[in-house]
Amino acid sequence: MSVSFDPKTIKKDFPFFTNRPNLVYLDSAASSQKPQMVTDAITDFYTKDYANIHRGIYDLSEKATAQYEEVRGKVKDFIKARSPKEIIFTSGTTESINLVAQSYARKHLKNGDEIIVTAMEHHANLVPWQVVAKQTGAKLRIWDITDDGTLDSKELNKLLNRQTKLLAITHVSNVLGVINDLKWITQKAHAVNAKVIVDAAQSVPHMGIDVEYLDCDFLAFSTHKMLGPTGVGVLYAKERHLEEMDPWLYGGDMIREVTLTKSTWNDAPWRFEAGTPNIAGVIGLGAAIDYLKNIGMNNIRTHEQYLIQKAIESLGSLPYITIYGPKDIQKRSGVLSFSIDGVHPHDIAQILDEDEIAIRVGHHCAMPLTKRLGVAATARASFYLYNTDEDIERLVNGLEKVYKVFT
Ligand code: C6P
Repeated sequence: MSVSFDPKTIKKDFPFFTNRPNLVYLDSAASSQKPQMVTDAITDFYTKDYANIHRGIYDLSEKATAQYEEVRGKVKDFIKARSPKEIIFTSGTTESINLVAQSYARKHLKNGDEIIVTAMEHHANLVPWQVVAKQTGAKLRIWDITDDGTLDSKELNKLLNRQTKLLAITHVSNVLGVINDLKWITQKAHAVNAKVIVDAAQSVPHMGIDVEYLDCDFLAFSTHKMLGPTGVGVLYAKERHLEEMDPWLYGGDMIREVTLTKSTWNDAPWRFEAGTPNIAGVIGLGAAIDYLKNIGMNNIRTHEQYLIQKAIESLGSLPYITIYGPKDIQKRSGVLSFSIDGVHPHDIAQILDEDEIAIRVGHHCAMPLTKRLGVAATARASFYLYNTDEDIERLVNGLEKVYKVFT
């Protein structure tokens, strides 16, 4: 851990931890806690500046519109997009991916085309492609994982061909923590003219992202996993793709002109944001980005690498624990799935909960991956900037207790 990065000081920015001083929160991959700065930004908006956006010509509404649109610019800078017009606000990663599936893929794919998805996808980046494949007659092709839980580049070479129109891939697996080599993957996909959609739900909160460098066509993430509120997500899309996409939801704010029999659409990105959006949530996202930028994404990544190394070493020293995914911390984020010989994962969570240690167990909304690992469920600890050495020590002590109780 670097001297300048002190998670104990960071924790003080989170009222949640002041209210629950004994809690070890190891479920940030499901959703993160929120710093005071974020909740203040939301409360301030509701109590001082609240009005609807894009509609009123009174001062308050214009200010609310300016605040909302300012966050679009912050997101653009945060992921290094070319233009704020490439940023669409949605309700979360799930909606962002469904938007691409229905507005882009459904329009562009036809019978005989192919969509590649990996075996490590969250359902949010699998089910929409199953549905689009059915709707268009396209074929779903699966890029399987190796036994160490990584993707083998040779397998992709075998799958890609002139029929491949789309490759849907997670940047970081929410079960294995594996970080996929997106730069190489987009180059390969683009060589056959396939588009790449990235599920970045588990990467944007934890590492610096540069969409121009990665050259992905679409990238989706959720605010609630990156210190922001629930109910807000982002879809990044290259501007030229947005120009070709029809809206998915219809109604207020996304139109240019409406007669009783027909309508024309607003420009992108607004034509993809029908109805009153989650204005306060977007403003909360702006504060979350300010907070993360102030800490520094590289510092967060370094701290999580430190924690995952410590966790792999500590849990790995217990002979009854199986850790899933590669041990090389360069290849993984701060997500650690594991099991204990002879103990059901739900029992692990329950015993840990008695000691105020919160982890997630189950299939983590990635049922095909869990099955591929040969288990019905795993236990998962996930780390973020506020986790400390003591959190890992409490986890290890808790797991030793679990094993004693059940054997
Ligand atoms: N994973 C987890 O505990 P939403 O629900 O739309 O904000 O995010 C969905 C999603 C998509 N992709 C990945 C890789 C994810 O990890 C998630 C959410 C949570 O792992 C809840 S299942």
